[in-house]
Amino acid sequence: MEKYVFITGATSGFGEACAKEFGKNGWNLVITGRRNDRLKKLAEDLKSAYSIDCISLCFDVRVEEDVFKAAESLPEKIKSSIQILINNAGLAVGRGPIDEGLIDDWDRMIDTNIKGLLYVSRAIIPFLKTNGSGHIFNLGSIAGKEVYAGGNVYCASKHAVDALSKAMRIDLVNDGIKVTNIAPGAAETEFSIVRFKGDDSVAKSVYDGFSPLVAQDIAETIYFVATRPSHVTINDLTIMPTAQASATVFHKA
Ligand code: NDP
Ligand code: 8X3
Repeated sequence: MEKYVFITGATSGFGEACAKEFGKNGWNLVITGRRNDRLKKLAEDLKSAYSIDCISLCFDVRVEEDVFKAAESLPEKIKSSIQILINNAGLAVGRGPIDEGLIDDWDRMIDTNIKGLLYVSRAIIPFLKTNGSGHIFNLGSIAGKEVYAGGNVYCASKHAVDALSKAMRIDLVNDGIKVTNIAPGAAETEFSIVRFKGDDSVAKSVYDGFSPLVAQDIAETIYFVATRPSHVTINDLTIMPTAQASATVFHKA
């Protein structure tokens, strides 16, 4: 049977690395994000490198109507072949104290990390249910397990992802759908560039003095979890750089 993995936020970082990892292993892909030029190029590269099908859908996960339109636009044959949903699109914006927080930053995080994940899940889960099995990966974070100074709303949004992973697992157990919460520590992607609003030097300094995770570490981990036998589910996986002991404790050179 043809099998597809549906990935949000495939234009960079973890999502792009997942697309490459699953593609390399023969999976067909539906890749999504807002930067259409990157999506189109990635789809062409993966199709020619691995002889797979790769469909790109350009939409903003915060726009409910666009999420459902994009999901509905898929051919029936593909809808019925989606076996994995990777809810990866997300971001942090800002890192200041709560009393100085910008409402627009808060809205972007809540609308993307919580509401966007919910819209995509609501659109795609019916396809998984029809198929009688499936696996949902939600990108949580160490920020969904702990809270740190200046993390306030981002941490709250990732705690919500943690809770939604547990809730999905309960609500979907009778449908044979696995749900895995992935909680990474510091990983060097475009994450900090977005968080610090394009200030490359502040973004880079986050990773000074230690070896952070890279996107490929997360992609390989997700691929490993996705390929366990059908009776085995890994529910929750915290994955850290070796030099990071908690959200705030690092061994730096
Ligand atoms: P990147 O910034 O490299 O990638 C984020 C991806 O999300 C991009 O493809 C971006 O695509 C997409 N995205 C963001 N907002 C939207 C939106 N409104 N609609 C659609 N797509 C969107 O970051 P990472 O790969 O590091 O982050 C991926 C996930 O992992 C996030 O949920 C993040 O919170 C989480 N995470 C990251 C950690 C890290 O240290 N890097 C650690 C723990 C968790 P585009 O801009 O094209 O829309
Ligand atoms: C990203 C990791 O520690 O910056 O979720 O919150 S952290």
